Amino acid sequence: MTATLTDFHPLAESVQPVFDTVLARSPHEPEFQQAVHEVLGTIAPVLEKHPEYVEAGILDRVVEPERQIMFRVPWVDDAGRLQVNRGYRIQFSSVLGPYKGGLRFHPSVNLSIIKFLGFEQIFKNALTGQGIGGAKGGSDFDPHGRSEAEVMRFCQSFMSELYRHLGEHTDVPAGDIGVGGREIGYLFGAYRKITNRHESGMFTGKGTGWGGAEVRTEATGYGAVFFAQEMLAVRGDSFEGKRVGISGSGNVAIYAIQKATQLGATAVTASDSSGYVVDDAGIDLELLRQIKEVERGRIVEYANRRASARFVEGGSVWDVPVDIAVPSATQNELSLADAESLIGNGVLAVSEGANMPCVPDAVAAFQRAGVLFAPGKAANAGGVATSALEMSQNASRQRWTFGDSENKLREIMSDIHRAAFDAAEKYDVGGDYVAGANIAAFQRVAAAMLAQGVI
Ligand code: NDP
Ligand code: 2IT
Repeated sequence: MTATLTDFHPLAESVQPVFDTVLARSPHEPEFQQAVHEVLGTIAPVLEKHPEYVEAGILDRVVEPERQIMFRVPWVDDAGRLQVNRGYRIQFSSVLGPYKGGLRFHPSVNLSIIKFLGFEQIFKNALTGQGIGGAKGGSDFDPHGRSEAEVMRFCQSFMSELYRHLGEHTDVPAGDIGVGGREIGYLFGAYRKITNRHESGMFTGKGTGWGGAEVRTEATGYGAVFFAQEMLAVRGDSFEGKRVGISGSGNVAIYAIQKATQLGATAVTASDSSGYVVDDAGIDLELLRQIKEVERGRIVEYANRRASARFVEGGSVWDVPVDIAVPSATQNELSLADAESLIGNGVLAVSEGANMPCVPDAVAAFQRAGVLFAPGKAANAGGVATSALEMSQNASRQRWTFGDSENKLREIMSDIHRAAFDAAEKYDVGGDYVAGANIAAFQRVAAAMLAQGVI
């Protein structure tokens, strides 16, 4: 599923040397190179207007993480065997606030993937306007098939090292692939025990009974749908009566399905790494949640229990005709061929629920075809934005209702859409949300770096 890119198209003269340094310094990090190339490919016009950013070496500095932490995570499995995983935390930028970003537990995790995610997070978090820096972490640990006790022991070992680098004013992790409410509970518990501090604001995505914010669980999926709603509204369109294709069946996918359905659309697909299901009657959310959140089962189970659904093993979920696509599984899951089949089937809008799910050629194809395209750093920013709302509530010992929190999320997504839309207009690339999001975010980061000096 993960494509490896070997060549990148040349960039503007003002940014190519920065990319050359990234290639030389990080030669074996294709996902990181891909994420940097995407940002650099859109911000040369900003540098033309702001030569002071070039003089201050803003780009040279922003592509180098402030701190990279890699550590051994030893633990003992249920059979008494010693296991060793590798842990990561890439603290990329704290210029706008404490480091903030999720932890991913998945066997594919490596330095390149965590660095691409940390780099994206700087700009995503800038777009939220909430004073949070960028970071990402995780491990190549695979929670699938592990017992509760094994997951808990792993989380405790992971935190026995990472705790010293965290704190509500230093670095505030949250979930990502393979890290949900269960793992956050064990990680937070370990931090509390080791530090002897119940420091609510040092982790987000906590249980709502012990400091977690309402809507944080739903926020990323809801936000990706709200962003698509904003893009459609510009063209006088909406979700009403549309067929929506969603990949993945985890945290982001489930709540994207829920919100799209609430807005009058029919969500017809879900997937996992074994294949996908198509349900023309609309995904039955309670059944999907039962299988995925409660039983932690495979997606085929959904088709086994639902007459209107069929399971397709392997294959591409993007072969299914839909009006709106919300890729919500993982990076580089949507290829050029997938984009072409979506375009051939008349797709109107694509909103990236996952981080970098569409390969660069797919993004270019959508844009050439006039499909509304929202990059993940804008479209999925609702998750981290609601994390920042959780931090605010923790700091002020408040608890907001579900309704108030959802309204706030909707407002934030509308603001992000507006910032990306306006930046694209201002720089004569109207309708290009990739360029608009990068420009709007980069300007916020660059202005703060300039003000805070060479550090
Ligand atoms: P979950 O672990 O809850 O779900 C991930 C889903 O994607 C599962 O269905 C999983 O299937 C599938 N998947 C993951 N990796 C692969 C792979 N290599 N190949 C095929 N399928 C895969 O994660 P989330 O829903 O939290 O995250 C999904 C995406 O959204 C990620 O890109 C993440 O970075 C991004 N994101 C998440 C946010 C959040 O708040 N959680 C915020 C912003 C972005 P299987 O179980 O078979 O592996
Ligand atoms: O990719 C992401 O934005 C996340 N996984 C959520 C990060 C957060 O701190 O809530």
